[in-house]
Amino acid sequence: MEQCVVNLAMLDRALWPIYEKVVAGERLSLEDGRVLFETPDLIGAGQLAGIVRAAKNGDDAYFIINQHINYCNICALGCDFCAFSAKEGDAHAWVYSVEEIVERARRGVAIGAREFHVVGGLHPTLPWEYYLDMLRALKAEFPHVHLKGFTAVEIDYFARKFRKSYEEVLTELIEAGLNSMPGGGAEIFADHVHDQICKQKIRWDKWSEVHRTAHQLGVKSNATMLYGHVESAEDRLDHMLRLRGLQDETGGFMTFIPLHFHPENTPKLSHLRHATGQTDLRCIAVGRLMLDNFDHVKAYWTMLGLKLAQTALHFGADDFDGTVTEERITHFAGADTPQLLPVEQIVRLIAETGRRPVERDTTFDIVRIHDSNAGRDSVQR
Ligand code: V47
Ligand code: SF4
Repeated sequence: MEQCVVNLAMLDRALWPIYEKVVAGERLSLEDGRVLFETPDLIGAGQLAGIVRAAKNGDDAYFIINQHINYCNICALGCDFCAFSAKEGDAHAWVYSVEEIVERARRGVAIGAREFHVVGGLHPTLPWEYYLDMLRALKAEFPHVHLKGFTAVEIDYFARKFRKSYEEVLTELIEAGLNSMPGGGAEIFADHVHDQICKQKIRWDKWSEVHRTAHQLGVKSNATMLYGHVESAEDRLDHMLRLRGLQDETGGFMTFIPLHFHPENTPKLSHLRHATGQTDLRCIAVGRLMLDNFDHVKAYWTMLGLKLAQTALHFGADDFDGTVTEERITHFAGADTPQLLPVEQIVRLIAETGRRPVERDTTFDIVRIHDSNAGRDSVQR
């Protein structure tokens, strides 16, 4: 296994007590988190994150063959940071019929998809049966494909619109074929940030209640954090600590996913500059260190870009997400990453970092271990 040796003489002295805690497997405090965000020694913070990553996942770096299905972009909200949503009647608005959804799914399965990531806007008039029929149709034709669907924001919307409890909504979706939930809609939980970027959206109380309910029903989920807009390091730490507390309670989260904000084409935040690579890698590293009860940290290449996502594997990330066919949310906001990353390219990016490329399913069961030497020839290019 890869050795995570830290040369203490090279490490910022402020990180020494954190190093001691990490090696002893002790939980880090809010104050430790502040030190990690403030230290100029980003490499040192990344090395500490690497210790945790290696203890949890060894040399393995995971990915999945997956397909995104954004069933509609019409949304009753209109978050200030969202370039994806449209209003009914807009030229770029769409709602896929169940048949169209299945047709898209077929294309994904043809290239090996074993997960559909199904999310959409909060549509004002679609009936409840549409969502159930969509899942039933996908499950009927592709029983072996895992259905990861609907953010907490959508679940809350369904509950209010169709006058059901979270438990009723989730139970019916599970019966129709839902297997797990993605981590979206979390943004930044601190109210003062939330109100600046998505005032109409559910807050932490409801977001956490939806995930708690899902976990109680045996549905695993992920948790995201959208960074690089108006939040501070303190807000990010507050976000992480809330997630850590909920995970202590339920144990139902699989992966923490820091999401790099893309400002282009957004309604009110297009004047902001992108977070820098420093911030990207620091969010990954601090997330890995603070969220000691999450097994996985994802480098979501669609938002990070391929080069930073690859580098993030040296800063605590152990998951590369997947092939991600037909992602719309980030691409409407200006992302220039590909729509589809072929397996060979993911394998090469992972192998080049010295890690073992492991193809997984949604719940991290191993599907196939790929060639760890796949990166060698690229070194010569
Ligand atoms: O909730 C919206 C974010 C999220 C922008 O669980 C934006 O496996 C950047 O949650 N720039 C949806 N981000 C995506 C998401 C996700 C992605 C991949 C894997 C998983 C998982 C979950 O995208 C939204 C919001 O936080 N978002 N607009 C934007 N302009
Ligand atoms: Fe709607 Fe989600 Fe976009 Fe907000 S982020 S406007 S809830 S699609």
